[in-house]
Amino acid sequence: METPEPHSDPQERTESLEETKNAAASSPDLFGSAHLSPPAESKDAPAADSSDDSDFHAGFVTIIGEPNVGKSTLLNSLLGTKLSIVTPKPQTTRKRVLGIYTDNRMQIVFIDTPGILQPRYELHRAMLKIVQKSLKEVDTVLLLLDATRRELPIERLEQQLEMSLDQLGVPVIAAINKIDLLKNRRELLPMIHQLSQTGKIREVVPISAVTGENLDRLLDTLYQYLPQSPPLYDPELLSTHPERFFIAEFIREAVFLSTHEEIPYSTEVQLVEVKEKENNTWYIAANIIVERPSQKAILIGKDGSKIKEIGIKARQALEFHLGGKVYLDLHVKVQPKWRKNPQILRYYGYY
Ligand SMILES: Nc1nc2c(ncn2[C@@H]2O[C@H](COP(=O)(O)OP(=O)(O)OP(=O)(O)O)[C@@H](O)[C@H]2O)c(=O)[nH]1
Ligand SMILES: [Mg+2]
Repeated sequence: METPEPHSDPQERTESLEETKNAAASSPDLFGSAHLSPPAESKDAPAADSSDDSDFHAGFVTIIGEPNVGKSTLLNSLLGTKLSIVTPKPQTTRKRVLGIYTDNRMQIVFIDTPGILQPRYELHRAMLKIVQKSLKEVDTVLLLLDATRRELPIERLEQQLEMSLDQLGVPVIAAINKIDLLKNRRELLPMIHQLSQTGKIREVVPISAVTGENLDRLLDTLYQYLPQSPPLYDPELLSTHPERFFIAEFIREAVFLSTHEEIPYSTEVQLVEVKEKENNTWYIAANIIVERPSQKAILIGKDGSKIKEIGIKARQALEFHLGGKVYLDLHVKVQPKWRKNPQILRYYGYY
């Protein structure tokens, strides 16, 4: 497993929100190109390279945020492998995705969640419940924000979650993502200031999940909020989901990438058969479920061109993930109003 190197001295890179705020007020150049934050005063964080077992920290961190802020990209980037599907479209993630990060001083069990939004139909309500459930019994919550969005979404998120962040009973760390898209890092200052005003956020770490910038500092920060504990899972393990979960997700990703407007949101992937044969070859049959015959026609495309395109994309992703040859058999089926039917949603694993 490829994991980012731990930073050599987390003390130097630890930064509390209050310190950021004060430093920001006194130093207008603080968020210039070189450093996003000043070294903080010494804190009682253990040394990064300690070989003492008692310095090992482990725990659960749930990643929450609005749709499309980069939660799944961050999970993949931290783990150094693609576990959670990513597309430019909002509402890509629909279920919790568990990913295990392990290095020589910590193990973080990350839970990637669906983006928090105002539910419009039963599938949205199920997605929101998945987020709410994922906030229980974790050690830290990582709130992911988008550096390019001007408005702080905290109040709206709290309304949708039907709970205040300070009622969670665990520390909330904010990471401001997509800083690679900013022309000037000083653009972060108002958001950091607003975050400090809420009194609900312990630390703020500006990051880029795509370039990897400052992810080492994010890990240093999370380390300090996790309990001393031996690893919770085998350090070699990346996830606890069965292979079938990832197979269905990679097919759904291909559908999301190849379709537009309401189509991706009206589709679900149902695996019919997954067979691992000799010589590391896989036979995978799946139904792509849509709500209406008109959507089925679009998904199949002229002379089957669309479903072929989806099949090629999905097969490539699956072959990379499974490390073998994949025979993929895709069919499109209509299941009217599946997104609105709790029984069907339960069948598809949303409850
Ligand atoms: N430039 C830039 N783009 C990013 C960054 N992180 C994520 N993205 C892009 O943002 C888009 C959404 O990323 P996702 O990881 O799917 O976002 P998400 O928060 O998981 O979205 P949902 O699952 O829909 O809630 C994709 O096009 C990513 O490539 C980043 O740090 N910089
Ligand atoms: Mg996602």
